[in-house]
Amino acid sequence: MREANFDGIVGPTHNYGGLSFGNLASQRSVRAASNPREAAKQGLQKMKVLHDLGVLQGVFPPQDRPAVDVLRRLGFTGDDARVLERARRDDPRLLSACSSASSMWAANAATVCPSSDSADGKAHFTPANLVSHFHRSLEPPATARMLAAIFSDSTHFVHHRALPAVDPFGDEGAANHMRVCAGHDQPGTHLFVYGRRALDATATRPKHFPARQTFEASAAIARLHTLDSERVVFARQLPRAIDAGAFHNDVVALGNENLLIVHEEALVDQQRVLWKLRDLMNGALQLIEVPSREVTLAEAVSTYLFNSQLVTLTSGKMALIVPEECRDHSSVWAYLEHLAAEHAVIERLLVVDVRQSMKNGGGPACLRLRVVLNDDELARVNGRVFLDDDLFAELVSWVDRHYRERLTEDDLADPGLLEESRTALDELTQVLALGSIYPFQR
Ligand code: SUG
Repeated sequence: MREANFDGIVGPTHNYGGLSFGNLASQRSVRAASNPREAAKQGLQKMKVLHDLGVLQGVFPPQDRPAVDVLRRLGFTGDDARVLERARRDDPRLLSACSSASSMWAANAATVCPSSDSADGKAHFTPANLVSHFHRSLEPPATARMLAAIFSDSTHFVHHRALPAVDPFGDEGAANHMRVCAGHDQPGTHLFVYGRRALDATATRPKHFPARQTFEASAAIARLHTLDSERVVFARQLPRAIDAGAFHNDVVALGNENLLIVHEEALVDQQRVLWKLRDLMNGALQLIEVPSREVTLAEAVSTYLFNSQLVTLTSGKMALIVPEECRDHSSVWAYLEHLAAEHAVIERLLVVDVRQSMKNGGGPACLRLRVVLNDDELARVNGRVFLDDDLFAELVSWVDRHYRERLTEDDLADPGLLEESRTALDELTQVLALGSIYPFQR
């Protein structure tokens, strides 16, 4: 079995809407001018780094934005240009939400469990409903169609419907799910991290920011994916971590195979949870608990150290791919260098520039969805979705031809932007050979 990382390609409408309450970077960047071309190229460059390391790197196309169909559903009428203009005039925030390129953060696209861990021997996918934020709640229908098109073979892949799109089942996908295992081809233990119990009126919540993932949602996914309940662990995010800006667990914890790196202030009853994982892993778990005196929660959130990608190399050792913001911070960088020096399993420490995404609170790990596949399943993946040098070059040239270098809130109603985006996406579906299996519904 191998792990593939599928990254969401940044869409042509990438902008800073300040749409995610509780995501400090998103709120801080509100109304800043974005550079969609640079954003998309930074994402592609990161994928190329992974590909060059020998990691199987896939791509997901962006979604169709601005979502004119949603604006129509919300009462704006006329042709597309009129709909956009009326939305801009009456409710620019709504237009911004309907224009977000947020599907780039593929870690929130779905929860995926490999066939080796399910009772029916199939790989399971559940698109996240992302109900906690309106702009993200627009993603699931297209995400579901895309996943079903790329992983269509029903003898190997099972697709569940997104959970009911209501607050008690708030689900944010793989950003709150970790699979711990001795190796990708070994049985996994699944750690589901949730922010709150929605159906327990007495349960406490974070004081300031929303707890996006509910226990009820995590438990439903574990059931749907037919995981062995003995190998499932539920843990609650520390409310203090959410209030410090850790809106997803992947802002304070990361892992790969048997290595788990977790901030000291990530989970409620953290020691009990870690003991349980250790126990289930029969001593094979390598745990690095990062103390707050080394890296504070605030530093974890501002540098996204824990949103690094930890991947297995062909040597069997691992690489840690961290965002530039970590190198900019002297003590965090010193800590990372120390970590790599102390732990022989971390063979390489690489830095990537995804600043355009980071300004919206999306680091290297947010941009990718992990899918562990065996050879048979891999052979059944549809489309030209795996990156190689040719596809990389074609995608860079495609971005250069279609993407703007500057976008502000005022540009979102420009019918020219809608036209350019649609042309770009139509061409992309041809490049990725997805045209017939994943047509746009406009
Ligand atoms: O859902 N930002 C995304 C970032 C997602 C990060 N994902 C993971 N941690 N896995 C979010 O908050 C900001 C959009 C804006 O403000 O324009 C945004 O949606």
